[in-house]
Amino acid sequence: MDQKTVRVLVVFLAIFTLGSVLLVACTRPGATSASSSNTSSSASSSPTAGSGSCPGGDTVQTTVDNFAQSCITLSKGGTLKVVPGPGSTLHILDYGQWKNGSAEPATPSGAPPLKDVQVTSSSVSIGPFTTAGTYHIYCTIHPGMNLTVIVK
Ligand SMILES: [Cu+2]
Repeated sequence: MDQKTVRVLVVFLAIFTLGSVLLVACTRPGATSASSSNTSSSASSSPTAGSGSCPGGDTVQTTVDNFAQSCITLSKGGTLKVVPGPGSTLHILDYGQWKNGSAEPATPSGAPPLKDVQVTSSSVSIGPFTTAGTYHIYCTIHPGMNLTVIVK
């Protein structure tokens, strides 16, 4: 009886030891793959963060003296809607951008017409943008009021 118990104990110990060795063996590559997947996920999250800073959509709100966002990713063929947000004042939109406090008008090719378009109390549509590319829209009366439109 006692010998049997000892045998059972030995078998249990052997299984336990084998089990823990297997566990360690499994944990090591697991930890490695976890850290490598962390690396790859952080690498793939960078472009995600990039697109996060330039959100997709077709509507941009204006504030008192700026756009509510500095960038928008528009689907090719889409029309951009500029909507006066709460407290928004008069804005006059053109192609170009503010650089270091000075306005630099620049009319891009392949872009829908936009010249002295006033945003007051109602929304304004610009488009359709049929050519993929990056377009810069600015407000001629508010220094620093830039909007980048990425069409893809
Ligand atoms: Cu403005």
